[in-house]
Amino acid sequence: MAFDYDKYLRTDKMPTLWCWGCGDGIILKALIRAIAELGWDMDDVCIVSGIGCSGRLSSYVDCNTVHTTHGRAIAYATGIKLANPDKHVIVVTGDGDGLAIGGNHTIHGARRNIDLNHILINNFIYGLTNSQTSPTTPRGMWTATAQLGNIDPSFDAAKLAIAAGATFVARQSVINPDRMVKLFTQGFSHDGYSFFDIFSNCHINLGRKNKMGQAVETLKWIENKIVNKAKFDNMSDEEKVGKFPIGILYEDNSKIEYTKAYDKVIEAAKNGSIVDFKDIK
Ligand SMILES: Cc1ncc(C[n+]2csc(CCOP(=O)(O)OP(=O)(O)O)c2C)c(N)n1
Repeated sequence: MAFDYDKYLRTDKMPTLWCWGCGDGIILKALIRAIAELGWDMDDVCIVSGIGCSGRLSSYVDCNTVHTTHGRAIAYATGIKLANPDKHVIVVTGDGDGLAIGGNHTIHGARRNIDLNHILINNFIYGLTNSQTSPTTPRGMWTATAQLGNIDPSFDAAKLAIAAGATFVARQSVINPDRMVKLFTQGFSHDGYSFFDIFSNCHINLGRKNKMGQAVETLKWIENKIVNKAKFDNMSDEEKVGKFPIGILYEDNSKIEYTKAYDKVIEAAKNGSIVDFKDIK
């Protein structure tokens, strides 16, 4: 039987505001499928997003949603999770939203290892505002703010998340929706900061302006960048240039999750004592 997406969508908000062929719709569907697979009650789910094409995603899902300000989704989500530690909080940002203006919040969310599921929709450009350079825009591309070609080196968002302290870090692209569902299911079940670097196609504000062709060509451009982690690990440094491993890149279940550490603060406040650090790792 076909999967009933309408059960999870705000159908009155359809069609979406995304351009035809945009990868963000694939991520929306994968997200819903993962929630369904986990059997989560939609009343227990909160999706928090920033501003951007990616930020629109929260408006389309029929659960608790907050469409926040540009770059600040992690800050809102941190408050929501601390006040409701038993609820499932999913954060959706763009690459500009989550790595430029909001890069600081991403770093500190990861550092705290708070149980947020951060989906960074990485389309390599500021999509909504018509093609400004983002922290993941590859060198050499035309952007509205680098019309002679982008000279900035680009970020590997997954490496940043690992270095900052995230305890589940994965990458996938819209080319592999089934694997994306599996990754979301695994990462959403992880107790700690789960970070997903999801490559998506912006064939309008990145592809068309760089004369890459239509959506399919932009998807092929993404396909050419990604390599399964097992294969990537065996490649030479030379072969790795411009390539990104996909799959689960890092997992650590030994660190305390932030709301559990915060429980100790609450306990100490109630007892008139101080936090006992022996179980905080
Ligand atoms: C404080 C603030 N600065 C700038 C903007 C304008 N703005 C809205 S979305 C956006 C960038 C969106 O790019 P990205 O985060 O990569 O998301 P995408 O649209 O590509 O999904 C900008 C600069 C804003 N809304 N608020």
